[in-house]
Amino acid sequence: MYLFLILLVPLLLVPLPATSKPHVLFIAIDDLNDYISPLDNHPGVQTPHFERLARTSVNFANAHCAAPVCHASRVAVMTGVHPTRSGIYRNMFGARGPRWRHESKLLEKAVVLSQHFRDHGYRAVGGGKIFHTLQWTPHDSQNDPEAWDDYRGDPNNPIAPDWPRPRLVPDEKAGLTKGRPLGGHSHLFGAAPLNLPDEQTGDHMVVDWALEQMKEAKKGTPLFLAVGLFRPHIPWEVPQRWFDLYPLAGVNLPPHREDDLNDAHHHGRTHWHKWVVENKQWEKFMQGYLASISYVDHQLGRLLDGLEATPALKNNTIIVLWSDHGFHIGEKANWEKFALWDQTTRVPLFIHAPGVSRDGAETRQPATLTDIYPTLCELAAIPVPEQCDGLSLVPQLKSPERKRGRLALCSFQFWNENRPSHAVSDERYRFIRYGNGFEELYDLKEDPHEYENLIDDPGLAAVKIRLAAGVPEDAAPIATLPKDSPHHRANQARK
Ligand SMILES: [Ca+2]
Ligand SMILES: [Ca+2]
Repeated sequence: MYLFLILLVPLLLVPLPATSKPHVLFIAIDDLNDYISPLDNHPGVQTPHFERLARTSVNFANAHCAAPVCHASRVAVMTGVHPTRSGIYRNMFGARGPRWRHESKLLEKAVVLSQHFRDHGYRAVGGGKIFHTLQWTPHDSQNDPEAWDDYRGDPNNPIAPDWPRPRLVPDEKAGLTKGRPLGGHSHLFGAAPLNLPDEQTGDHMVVDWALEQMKEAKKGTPLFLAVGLFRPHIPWEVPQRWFDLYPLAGVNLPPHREDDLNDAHHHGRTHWHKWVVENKQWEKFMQGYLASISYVDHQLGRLLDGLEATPALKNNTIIVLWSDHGFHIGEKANWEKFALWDQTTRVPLFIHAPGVSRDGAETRQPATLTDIYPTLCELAAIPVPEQCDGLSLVPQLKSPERKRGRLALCSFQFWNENRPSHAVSDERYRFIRYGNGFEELYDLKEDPHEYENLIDDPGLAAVKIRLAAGVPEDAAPIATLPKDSPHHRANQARK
């Protein structure tokens, strides 16, 4: 026995064998819609690296954000709590740090995804836009610096310093009318090439940082690497070579119908579209959006290359890529997001899990981005926190067509309504109930652009009842910042 213990002591001093936990590469993209080639494949779009990712992952082709705005969508992904419980349905500005913990009582002590992985032995690092922030709102960020081992740059100002602006021609000099949305002078709602190499642009620098993190990954410590890419968010400003891929004369507008809103809810943003059409900017903005998509596709390729070139990560890394919501380029006379149609809520979602995912497969089983949190927990064999509303997608990673038994749910509160609105999806149909009581029903198999509102079609009465059951009856009212929040006091002090 004594001899046995002597033999055992040196063994106990040897570090534990290298972990079998998979690493995680977590890629968030801002405002990327379904134009990419593995989804709708908009005519002429060039996204070879999304195709490459689709070949090596499961493509959740019917995935929806939890809310069609940056802040609410991102908080839902990072906490796993759906807006219908947190009450966070909209963007809120002027924060420095995780103000959402004060906005929603339920989130006060919620464990952020990266923190949860840290709690289970991971080194969790982040860079770029994971929580809400904007290029033009320096030091306005809802990131939680405490949730990371390390964050690139200033975690409370993660992207603004990295984006140069081009020289802009004032609208009046360019012969454009007054009233460009988001203020006329800054051209934040606009497209223009940058006269710079990629190396001097924000997302490129974030990817440079991520590649360094990959190289430094240590044996025995699993890595949770979160990379937040800001394009194709406005302003559509990327180096000239990305614009060159899409000569203006060959740019295709998205499918659309002039009378589309006659049977639909009014989104309250048609003045954006009116300005675009009046000033003949539609093709130009589509060019800028497509150029920005190809720029971010290139950055995705650099991340995938980096992973393949790092032996410690190559065959042992889960990849999840998502966008915070969809995007309109004039469909339904809408621009950006802030609506509940498929064009606004459908997002790219790709998941690769080594030895688990049926790579190259695509599924229309409905998914909500709150499903990411429990999915990653199951893949890493760590518990799912009680706060989580989502349901693991691991069964669909193994058998992509396996029925989920759960509908996708996306919620939002429109500005002129005092109750939240909800959109529910199954594999084929979508039902929307707005805060003012208006309802829409679409058959995406027959009508993928949601032109025909079928809510009064007697043949679909049962479908309506089935999907309407997915609208929560007790959805949380919209959250506001309490007066006693230190963030509120800071805002008052700034006024
Ligand atoms: Ca966004
Ligand atoms: Ca319509």
